Amino acid sequence: MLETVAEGLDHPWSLAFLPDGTILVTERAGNLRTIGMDRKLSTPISGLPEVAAVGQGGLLDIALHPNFEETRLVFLSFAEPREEGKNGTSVMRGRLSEDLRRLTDVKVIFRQQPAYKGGAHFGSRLAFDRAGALFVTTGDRLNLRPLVQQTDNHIGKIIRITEDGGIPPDNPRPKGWLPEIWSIGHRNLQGAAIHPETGQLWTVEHGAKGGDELNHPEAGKNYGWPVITYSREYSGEPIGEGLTEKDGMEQPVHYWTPSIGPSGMVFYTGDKYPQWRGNLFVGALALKHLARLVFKDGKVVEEQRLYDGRARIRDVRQGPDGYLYMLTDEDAPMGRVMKITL
Ligand SMILES: [Ca+2]
Repeated sequence: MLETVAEGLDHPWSLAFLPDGTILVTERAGNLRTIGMDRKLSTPISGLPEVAAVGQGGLLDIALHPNFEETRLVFLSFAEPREEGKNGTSVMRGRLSEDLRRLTDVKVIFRQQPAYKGGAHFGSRLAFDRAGALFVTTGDRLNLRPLVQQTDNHIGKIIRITEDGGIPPDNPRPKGWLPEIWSIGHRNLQGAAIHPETGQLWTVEHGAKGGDELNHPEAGKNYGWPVITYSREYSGEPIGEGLTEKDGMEQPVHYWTPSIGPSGMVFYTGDKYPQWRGNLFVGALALKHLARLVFKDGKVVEEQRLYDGRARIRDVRQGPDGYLYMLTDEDAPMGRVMKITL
């Protein structure tokens, strides 16, 4: 069963739970709101910077500082307006006031370079690892493919930074790589989660026509785009030389053809649906369902489509109550927060 927790949202993109169960939710157009225990949707929280609400861009992911209760720091990714009408994925942090109405001490801690004039493939998800470093996923801006295999930029990369935007001392740093780069060769990463047992980063990324991928990107490795891929151009033509494997480039753990359009993801660790514990849930935008993936020895051995055809699912998260919550990606007033009650 699905229960509507809140509705009236405009393309909600991400949610985070405060320790008391209050939900923070982003809307792509640039608003951050709360949903209280009374399930009322708040007016927008003040203090956020202007976002480039163009195409797929706008206010995107949200993550709480690992020690939020003391720091009250909230991290947000967004498409940031840049010089000459360009934009790019950036990450800001700010301090959430006790009354949940304002962000203060707002500071941008990461700016994807180069900026580009466009409205596509901004990524982006945020995930803190167990060392307290922050992963930021990006995209290839659709038209900057040639930069993805180059290591002097942030196009089609996973970035790992400190909470202040600095470089963690244990970043991989292969020769010629910007020190904030964790892995290269990605197309458009819109899902990321830390594995609850191994602590590893797992991600999903969109292919073009087919070839959406699940990976667990490791430090200093190359995930292949656009040299190797199970995807094809939207026209049906092969991408590049049409290769699917090459030395020095990693294979995905799992891929989807046709494309499901994978977005937010979570590994379920709660006690509300014991049969699902350890499974990975991925929101599907294009094929409108919630994918449930079962693993054995690190491989996907079973996949189920839940709520098939119901809505574009932008994000899925586990609440402090042990239930799963998901966001439907629709125009206002149809965007919702839904709780899976079974
Ligand atoms: Ca790949």
